Amino acid sequence: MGSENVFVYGTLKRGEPNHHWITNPCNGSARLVGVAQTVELYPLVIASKYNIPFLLHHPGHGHAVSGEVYSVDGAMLCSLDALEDHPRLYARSRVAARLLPAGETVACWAYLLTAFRPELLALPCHTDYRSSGPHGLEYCEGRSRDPGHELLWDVKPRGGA
Ligand code: PCA
Repeated sequence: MGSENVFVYGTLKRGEPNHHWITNPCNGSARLVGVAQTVELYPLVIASKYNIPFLLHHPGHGHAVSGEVYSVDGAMLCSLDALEDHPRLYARSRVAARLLPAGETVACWAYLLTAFRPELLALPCHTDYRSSGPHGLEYCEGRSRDPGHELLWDVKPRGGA
């Protein structure tokens, strides 16, 4: 399998709590292509008990979202799928990203929430995620989470899907 472009907008970005995942050679290889912005508007919300960033599959709403495009190998793509709990939580989806400044548009994978509670659409939309941003909703890492709390209950529609 060749290389694939992945657009990251949340905790995988440089300086964010899961960035080490994409730089760890044990997970595969990744090369930063550049900073980018989604071509379409998307709601980027911070949700759940654990303040997790989610790009909602609801194009045309929210903002053009800032992120980073990485070229990754198959091993890294599998590692990212595992981290993001694809397809149970996030769904690895296609998005178009424009490399900045004013560069080409590239087709990428990105981890989106495709089935979600409608209440999530009422949350504030962000453009450039930082865990320690002015929103005050710092990301809670996996190892600090409550094993008795099912994250999917916070964000997925009631009654499955
Ligand atoms: N990690 C992925 C999806 C959301 C998250 O926190 C990312 O950074 O793109």
